[in-house]
Amino acid sequence: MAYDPDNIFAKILRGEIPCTKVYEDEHTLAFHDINPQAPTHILVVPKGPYVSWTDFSQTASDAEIAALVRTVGLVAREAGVAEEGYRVLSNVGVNGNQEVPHLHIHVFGGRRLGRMVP
Ligand code: DGP
Repeated sequence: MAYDPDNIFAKILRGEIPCTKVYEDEHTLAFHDINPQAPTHILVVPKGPYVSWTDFSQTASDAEIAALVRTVGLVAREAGVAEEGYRVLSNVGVNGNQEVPHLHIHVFGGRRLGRMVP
């Protein structure tokens, strides 16, 4: 799928739409989900124009890939959910019910989450 530079997360990354920022570095941005499904619900996005893990794994640099993984761990610690546990989830494409076509990782925590059922 071609990257749409007008998707909501692209606009957030360009500062055209506000977000509640949790963390930012050269390669990633983390912010609170607008419609939280748990007491902690943070989105972690790479800054580059990636729709899916397929694009990201094929075209992102090792530094971008490392930064995304590090940011997930960092926001979990900073949000205070690391000890009690949390869930990391990423929806991709039509079958994955991906709503925003910019690769993102959800970090959920702060309560006992239900069992994952596909
Ligand atoms: P997904 O279904 O995985 O593509 O989830 C997209 C998430 O993005 C969904 O949980 C709601 C969130 N979201 C959509 N629009 C905005 C927005 O403008 N700001 C923020 N912070 N989150 C948004």
